[in-house]
Amino acid sequence: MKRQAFLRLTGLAAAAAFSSCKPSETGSHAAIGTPGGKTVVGFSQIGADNPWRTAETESIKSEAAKRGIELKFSDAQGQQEAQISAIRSFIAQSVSAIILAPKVETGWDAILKEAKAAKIPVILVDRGVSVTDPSLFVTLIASDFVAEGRMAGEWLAQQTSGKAGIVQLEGTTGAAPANDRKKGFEAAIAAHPDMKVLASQTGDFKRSDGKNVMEALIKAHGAAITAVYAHNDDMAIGAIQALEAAGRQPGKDVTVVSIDGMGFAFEAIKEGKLNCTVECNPLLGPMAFDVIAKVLRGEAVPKQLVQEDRLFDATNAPAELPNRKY
Ligand code: GYE
Repeated sequence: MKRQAFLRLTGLAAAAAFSSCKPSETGSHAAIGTPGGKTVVGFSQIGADNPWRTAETESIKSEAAKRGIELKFSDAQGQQEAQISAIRSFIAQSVSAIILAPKVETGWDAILKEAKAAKIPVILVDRGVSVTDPSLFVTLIASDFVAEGRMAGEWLAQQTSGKAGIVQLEGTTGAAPANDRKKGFEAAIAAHPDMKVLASQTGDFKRSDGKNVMEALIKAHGAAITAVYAHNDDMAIGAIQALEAAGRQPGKDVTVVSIDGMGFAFEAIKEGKLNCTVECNPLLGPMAFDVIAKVLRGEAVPKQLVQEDRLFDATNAPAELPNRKY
């Protein structure tokens, strides 16, 4: 909710705040803080624990290379504290801009204030933050996670004629996509009294955790489970494995819906084990560097750049499979 309010702000304020970045040693923002005039950008990534995230990392690395930008890359191995240290180190190295994929929504105010004080623009990719001062970041490039959750919920309602015993496998606790995908989904099914969430637990966006949590929930709820809603494809695949091991038929007697639209999810739809996936594009490199170029030129950018996501099921996934880029 708080984040929504921030989105009403235009990017003008943000661009103005950063347009004075380290002025005029070189006369060009694109060459700031860089020996030999090369733009240096820091990228703080959460980790490499699922294929969505590695696809995003690859997109940002390859786009930097394509544009001749030097990228300082930090993998925080799942630790917010390591992301904060990485940002502090980027500031100390006087990078021109920082790309941040924040693990969770809260806890960023202090470090983003340090970046702002150093006049280094911060571009958020893939997940949002909740901060008291929205000028602490320039823009957020991400999908609308509430809309993704709503699409999954509406599809499930239609598919099950409004009757289902649902297990929800949540993403990382405190992460924007986990919070919002839950919100959107639960709002969509609220209109259907016979759709009940039997259990909702985190699987940390990981396949192994999705499998372990699903095993435990099958033991607890047994045949009452008729649907699984996983906040990402990896956890859905883990859940499918657990269901099969328990003698259930995912895709048939248990309807499985998830989010991300990874190639392996399309394969699972083709095999009839996954019923639906809502895409969430991880290839954010080109947009991130377009935005950085604009900001370094002092141009305004919108406060949020929303990725459009489509839903795929057995009716349209097979035709799309050869076109998938991630
Ligand atoms: O859905 C998931 C990843 O932040 C949108 O994080 C991203 C999510 C994505 O770990 O697979």
